Amino acid sequence: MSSYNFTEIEKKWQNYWEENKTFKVTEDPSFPKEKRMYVLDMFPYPSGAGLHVGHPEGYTATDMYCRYLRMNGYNVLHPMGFDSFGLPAENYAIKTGTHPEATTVANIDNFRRQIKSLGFCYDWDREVSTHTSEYYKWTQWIFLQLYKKGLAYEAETPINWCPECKTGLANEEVKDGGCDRCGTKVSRKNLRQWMFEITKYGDSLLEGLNNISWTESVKAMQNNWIGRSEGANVVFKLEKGEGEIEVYTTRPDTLFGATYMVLSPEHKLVEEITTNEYKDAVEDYKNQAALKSDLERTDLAKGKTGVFTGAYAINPVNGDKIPVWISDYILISYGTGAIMAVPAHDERDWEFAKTFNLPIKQVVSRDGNITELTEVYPAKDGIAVNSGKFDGMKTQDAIKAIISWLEEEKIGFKSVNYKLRDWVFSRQRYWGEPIPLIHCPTCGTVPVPENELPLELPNVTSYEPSGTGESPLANIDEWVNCSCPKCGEAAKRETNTMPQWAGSCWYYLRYIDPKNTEAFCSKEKEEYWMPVGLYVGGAEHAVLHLLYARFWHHVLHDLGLVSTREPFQRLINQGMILGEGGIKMSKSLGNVINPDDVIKEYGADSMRLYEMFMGPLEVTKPWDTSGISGVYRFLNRVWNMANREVSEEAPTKEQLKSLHKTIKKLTHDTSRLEFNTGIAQMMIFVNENYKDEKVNRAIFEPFIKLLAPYTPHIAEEIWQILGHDTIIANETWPEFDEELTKDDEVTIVIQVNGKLRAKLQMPADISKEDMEKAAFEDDNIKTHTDGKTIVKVIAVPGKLVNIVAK
Ligand code: ANZ
Ligand code: ZN
Repeated sequence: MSSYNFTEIEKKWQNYWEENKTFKVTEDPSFPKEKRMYVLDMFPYPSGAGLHVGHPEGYTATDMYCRYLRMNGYNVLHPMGFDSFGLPAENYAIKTGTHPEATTVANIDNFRRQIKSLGFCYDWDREVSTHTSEYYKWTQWIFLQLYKKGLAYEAETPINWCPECKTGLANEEVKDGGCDRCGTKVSRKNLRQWMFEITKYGDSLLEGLNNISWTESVKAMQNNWIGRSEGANVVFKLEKGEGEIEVYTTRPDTLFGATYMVLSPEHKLVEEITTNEYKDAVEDYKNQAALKSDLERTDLAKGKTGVFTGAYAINPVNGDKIPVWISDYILISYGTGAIMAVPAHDERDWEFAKTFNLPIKQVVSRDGNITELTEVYPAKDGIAVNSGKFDGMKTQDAIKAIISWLEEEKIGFKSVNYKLRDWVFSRQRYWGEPIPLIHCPTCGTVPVPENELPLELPNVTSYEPSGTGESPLANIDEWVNCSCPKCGEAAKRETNTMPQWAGSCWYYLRYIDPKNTEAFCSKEKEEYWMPVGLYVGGAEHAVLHLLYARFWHHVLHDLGLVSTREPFQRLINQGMILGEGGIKMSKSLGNVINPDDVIKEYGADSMRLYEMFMGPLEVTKPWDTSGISGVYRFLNRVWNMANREVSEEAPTKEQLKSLHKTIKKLTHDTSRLEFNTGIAQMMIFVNENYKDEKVNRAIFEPFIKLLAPYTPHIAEEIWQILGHDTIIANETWPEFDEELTKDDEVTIVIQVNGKLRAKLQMPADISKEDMEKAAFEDDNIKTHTDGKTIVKVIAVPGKLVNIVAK
């Protein structure tokens, strides 16, 4: 008997699938809408390190699911590609002088080889890479659609700045307050940026969450990230001069309790209102605040700091003169960047007031009585006190009444705020999509004409940022200088590039129609496939990528360019794979498992099977080398069975039952992506049938079909050994007979007064009445119950009958 030569078998079938384009998919109209399914993986960033065992986890799950769907008569779109613009390639270029494109292409080749070595059923004709000009032409085109819709604007905003690398960093490029590249402490710097007004879509993005099947935790994260709150803007006049301070509050009912005000150190009024006496202290404080991240600034656990400006404002409800302070717990980017402080009812204000000895005035109480406050009282369901004509009102009514009053007096209005900020969409980087805009001294900002796209990224030899906060593109005069598309006069190109997120905002649409030169995707094909029926990827993208992509999609929908509001109907996050012993895999710990090594030692089929056998897809689980040899042994047993003499005889009842139970379980589990329990059932099947000298065709062939989505290479090979010249990937999923999945006889235990008195064979689905009847007919039971009073009979179907007799 030949041994299980997985290396040869896997190579053979991977070549076969590739040469025969087995998994090529078209928009075949004979499949009705409900038999079309788009299954998407989060495409990888092709790093120099190659594939990690975490990548194949999600990819294996979707592959098994797709193969299962194909066998069930679905037309399945299952593509793969590469998210290939980004910082690491650029950093590597700076260090070594290698062009980022060269590194990127080499990394993509390595990733593609590794992914292919796992035998996934992707339609490789649809592969895309976001750094190619054929692809980013359309990223630029979509950018222009958002720009023309008025959603992109230029603004000076403070961004993370690394003084060592002389460049701006995205929030996600800052780790523990330091630059991801060199570790230098990051500060804030005002830089001209292109921003997307994602906040305009805050409500739309919130509402959309109600109509999609995503894990609740991811929905909650998006919800919190968007952070919608309702309240009011209120205007306070300054005591001196004409100026006024506008604040945002979610508790307008506490207006009578505002005993001081606080401005963010970056607030534009600070300079104007600070009196000479406090100038130096304020300036020092502003410099300190610039060094802190928003996270540090709003950390509740940290003590409150701040300085007085010397200025006073007037509380509009009672005319009280209240001091104006600055403090870093007020963020410039939220609300109006200024607050009315109500220390009695806001925890942060309470702490601040205690630190600086500022007055605390209670304006809400539990029952309408005023008592000495010993701690902050933040409840939103109290009763207004010390609040003039609003006294006695319940909090929620008081909020409404005060907003009406503010609106009547024209000193405030109802308002909604979002934690969500507008999206800083530009980077001072080389390795990204050029932003297709031109700055003309006469016409202002002018888009590059659409028929001139792609606006190609020029070749440079130095990737080092210029140090002025501009991208390396700013150094290439012949690229920067151009003529204005509107008036023809000399103009300059925008030199910022797009962030890493741009390409991944719409790649799922490009897969639908990857070669289209007329449009980012044809309307008919888009309607054929969208929305994505299942999207699988890491939980680390719960907010950023998934929010940005939803935003672009909502805009495309409003522009009539896509047919569905939401892009991803169902989302599953695979759990993290930890290193052996349960610690995180990391280079420094030397415990990173390389898929290449595993495939070499055990084969791709064992690797696939093991990754799904480790546990439920969504939980975190540690790698365990003995586990992989376990599934490898299982595949060897299957291989041995396949190489036995084939019996063409009709299967026994027992064999049929073993098969039909297995089909039932695998149908249930595979369709629900519960692969680990499905695999366990296949192991049971092999145990039940391994002892047979011959292999029975009638039960073994359907079993191999069940195995096919899980371990496709060995399944194809066995299918051939069994004499077929078709391929198993195109076979139909077996059906089960419900009758054959039931155990027909079960052993029922009969007890009298808790003591075992008989064991009887009965039909598995026997009713309680029939169980009891059969029990009383048994001779031994009769001897123990004769002449006694039957107090109670308890029958547990399939298990036991307990008789209580006196
Ligand atoms: C007075 C007040 C009284 C407040 C009270 C709260 C409780 P959420 O709910 O998270 O939206 N705030 C407003 N702008 C701020 C900024 N730029 N930086 C830091 N804090 C700011 O938070 C809204 C509340 O946070 C606002 O309502 C304001 O404090 C504060 F019993 O105003 B409140
Ligand atoms: Zn012009």
